[in-house]
Amino acid sequence: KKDEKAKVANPQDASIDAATQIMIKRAQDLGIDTCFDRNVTLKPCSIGNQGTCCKNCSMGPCRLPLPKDYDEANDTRKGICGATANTIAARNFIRMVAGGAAAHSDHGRSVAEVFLSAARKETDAYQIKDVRKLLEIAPFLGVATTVEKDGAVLDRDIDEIAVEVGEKAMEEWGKAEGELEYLKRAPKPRYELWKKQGVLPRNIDREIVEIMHRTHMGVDQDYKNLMKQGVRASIADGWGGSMLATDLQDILFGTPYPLASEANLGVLKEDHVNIVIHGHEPVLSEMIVTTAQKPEMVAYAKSKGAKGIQLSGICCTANEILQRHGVPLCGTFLQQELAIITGAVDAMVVDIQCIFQNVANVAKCFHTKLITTHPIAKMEQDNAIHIEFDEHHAVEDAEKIVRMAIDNFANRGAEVMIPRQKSPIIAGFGVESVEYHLGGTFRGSYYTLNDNIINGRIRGVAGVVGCNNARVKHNEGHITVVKELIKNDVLVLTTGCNAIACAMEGLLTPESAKVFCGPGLAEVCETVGIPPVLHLGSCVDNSRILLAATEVVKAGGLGNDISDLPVAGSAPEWMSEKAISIGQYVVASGIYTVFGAVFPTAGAPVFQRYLFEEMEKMYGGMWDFEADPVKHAWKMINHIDAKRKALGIDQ
Ligand code: SF4
Ligand code: MSK
Repeated sequence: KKDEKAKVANPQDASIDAATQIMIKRAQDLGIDTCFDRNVTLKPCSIGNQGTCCKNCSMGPCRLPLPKDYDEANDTRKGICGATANTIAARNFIRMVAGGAAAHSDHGRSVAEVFLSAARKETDAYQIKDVRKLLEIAPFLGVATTVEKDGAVLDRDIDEIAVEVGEKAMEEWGKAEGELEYLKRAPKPRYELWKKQGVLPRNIDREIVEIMHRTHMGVDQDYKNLMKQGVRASIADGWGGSMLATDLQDILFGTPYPLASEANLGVLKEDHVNIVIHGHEPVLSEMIVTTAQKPEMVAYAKSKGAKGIQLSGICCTANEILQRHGVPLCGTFLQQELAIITGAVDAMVVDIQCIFQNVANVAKCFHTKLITTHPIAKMEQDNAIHIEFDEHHAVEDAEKIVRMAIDNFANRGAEVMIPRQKSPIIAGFGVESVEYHLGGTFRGSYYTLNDNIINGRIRGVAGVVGCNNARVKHNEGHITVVKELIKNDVLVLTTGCNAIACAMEGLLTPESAKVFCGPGLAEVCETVGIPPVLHLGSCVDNSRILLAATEVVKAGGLGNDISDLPVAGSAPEWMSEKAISIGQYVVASGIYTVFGAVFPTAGAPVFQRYLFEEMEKMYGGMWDFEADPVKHAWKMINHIDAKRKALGIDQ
């Protein structure tokens, strides 16, 4: 319960989404505080958000705010040890990269462990589902798919390949020598550029650990050298941990193909047992999807007075089970408390990342069971029930959770109030389906992506991704940026909470092309029947965007490297360290990337200029910041136009 004297948010100022506004008001009426209200009472530290507060040793925190009369030539700011604002901001920035890369990559490691268990047949719960993808990635990990016998080339046993792929994948986190195997999936000039810049990651864990070492008090004190390591660790995320997570999940659970579903809080059903799955790792949620569909479970729910079981998701676990099973999206990151406040959620099952600790407090106000499932992510509140998920007892664990939710259906006390808002969506795109839907290849026909970029029907491609941030109006940045892009014929690839925001807004349907797109993009979308905004999955699936860009380069006609393409990246409402790691590997891959909300280096203009200008000279991609979403989109469009001009396709 909230402090009754505390100020509250105006729901209309807090979100552009009607369902969210309704539920913020309901929370306030019930006296339950949410992130929207806490945002009003808790103001951010103005030095911390400039990136120039250092607390890396106990002589600090040393706080170096940007003076009002800042004069770059005479900037004498320094910490007790002498660290400059540039050093402090760079250390803080790459620590964010380390946090983000660690989160994505540890997620990838967990999947790799389950993959290896499945390949070794140590568990019955998981099997290799997508053999085609297994055979596709095996060579990238140095695993042979054929064997020579008596002069003949024979196919290798699939189980044998799977075990070797699992073992090779696991080595990527900690091998003693060499470099990440997947780096050579990038276009050759990109790989050579990374080599020249000395940023080829050696293994995933080492690059993250080295950031923690270099940023320890008194080690690396050159912002350029610090950033070199930040770049290297981010590449280990995008082209390492995240890419392995995506591939191994696709092999285990199936590569996504387009399917229909719905999005927003209105997907909850009053007469069903509602189980909301929240977090990032699909290893458990896959099991819950299978379990909740079992006839005996549905019958059990009916025996308790419900009409059935309604699964839905929040954050990237939602995107994972949406793209493979069509499970509806309940909401974005900022709607997690609101889902419980409907009074209709019988269980919220959480795993890792982006989970508000306050969901346990909100759950206490209702009958909702809040179930934590991951050994590294528990909660101190006494109502949080910990059911530790283990792939060796996956079916039993999932059944226990689903039964607990069903048993809880009868305990609904408060009045249920589910907003009616929900939107139809088509999700589940990937490199394979983009290629399939746009002519079966990337180049050579009226339908293909490269040809449509060259002939100008598609002006360019934007990856718009990332979180919500309670400091800015919920979904306003996401939706304004995306609508401005598609209105100007830029095809949007989306993941994470931007994908959920676009889903809620009705932008993930082929029909939306006619309403929101410029004529060229509308023509392409209507001809091939795709939405103008393609949902490519979860945060780790930003690796799909890297691979799609690589395929476009390889198909030809648009330059030799990713940095030649008329493409741009964006995270209009980012908040997590993962977003910084993603942004950095996208920049290092050669893509101009604009962030909204705030930028965490504003207190160190020299260092910020290094990110915003110098990086382009080194990597062909750079950072930028723009809080105004229309200007934000136009920075991207102008960049796309400049690239078109450089390619000679600007007619
Ligand atoms: Fe201050 Fe230097 Fe210690 Fe940071 S490392 S807290 S700048 S003395
Ligand atoms: S869930 S990292 S709030 S996108 Fe991946 Fe959303 Fe950002 Fe979490």
